[in-house]
Amino acid sequence: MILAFALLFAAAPFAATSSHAATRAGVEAQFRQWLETDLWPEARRAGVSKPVFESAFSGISLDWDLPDLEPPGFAKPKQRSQSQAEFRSPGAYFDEKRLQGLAASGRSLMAKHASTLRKIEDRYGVPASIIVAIWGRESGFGRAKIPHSAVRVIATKAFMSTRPELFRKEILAALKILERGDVSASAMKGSWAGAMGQPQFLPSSYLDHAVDFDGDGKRDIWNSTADSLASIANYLAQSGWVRGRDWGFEAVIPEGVTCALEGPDRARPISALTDMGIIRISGRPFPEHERRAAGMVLVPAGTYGPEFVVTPNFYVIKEYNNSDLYALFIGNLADRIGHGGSAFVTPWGKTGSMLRSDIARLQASLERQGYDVGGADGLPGYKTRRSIGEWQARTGQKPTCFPTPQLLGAQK
Ligand SMILES: [Ca+2]
Repeated sequence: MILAFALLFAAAPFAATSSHAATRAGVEAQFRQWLETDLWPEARRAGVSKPVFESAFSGISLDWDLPDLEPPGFAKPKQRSQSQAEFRSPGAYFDEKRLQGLAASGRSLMAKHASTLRKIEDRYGVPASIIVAIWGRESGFGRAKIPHSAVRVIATKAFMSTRPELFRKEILAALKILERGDVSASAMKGSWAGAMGQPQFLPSSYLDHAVDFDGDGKRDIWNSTADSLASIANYLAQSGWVRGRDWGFEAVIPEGVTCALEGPDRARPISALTDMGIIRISGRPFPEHERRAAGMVLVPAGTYGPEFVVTPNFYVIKEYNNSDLYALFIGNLADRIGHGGSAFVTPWGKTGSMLRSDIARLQASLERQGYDVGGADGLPGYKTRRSIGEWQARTGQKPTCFPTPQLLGAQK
């Protein structure tokens, strides 16, 4: 639900196509026209009143500095093709200094807000350490500057971005929020990607998940710590968080047990995994209630990095941000905040750098041989990783379950 990392992309300059001679002023006029004749009728049908609509867009112009814009009448900016982007090794995601900093702040804030967090944990069943970890990752515990007008960003993207349908839905949700009066348009701040407030909710997520926990009648994810923390917890609870279960455990898969076991669709009781010889890397046993319940093997870097047994709650964290590495980051940070955890024991190994287009070629080759890689998109998710492992086993190699330049060479 969160469109992260938008800040990393520099805005591309626009050039008018000579045939249209479009000007920014001309596009701004089209935008005002679009608001009146296109967006307003739909907003009205959605229950938004004219005064709310007019005050939301009063003084709002297009934000030309946003990434991924396609202004009408302008030449499309030359962007580096997605397929030429480099796939970064998973280890780059886990900056130890950053994690230590977030963990230290998280521990002190967890103590400071202990009584609120206890009430939130009771009501929603989500551990305080997980809530605080997401709060830290999303907005630096509410300290990050989130300076953009959400209405301006989202309206710009609905009018002239590469994904107008997505943001049209979000601008209508934003107007509904304003109609309800939880926040004023000028106080509704978001990121360059349109993610709002301390939990970084898109407006539609706000409508579905934000709660008033401090009891002032407003769901204020911008200024209220209690509302922000409870809204994160409610998001996870509504996404299926299983009360009383952990997110996962760093593990060791023994020689002779294949990494290709991986995947949420290959869940089995954790006791069945320990029967195969999979252990926690800490050497401690899995808690008895976890042993009886479902677990899944997760190997984000194949055999080149840390290995995990995760629970269904890992996939609930992915509902917040659909990335294995994001969910692992949150789980690890929560362990550091709540249980004295530290870095993963097994280091992230060097897998060699690859272009996404090369990974897509590898995926296409596996697809031709009948493997389900989850689509040749250049991103090695669990279906790709285990297909690599299965192909390696079938061709008499030791499964490593991760794409490498050598592996690409071996595929025809
Ligand atoms: Ca409130």
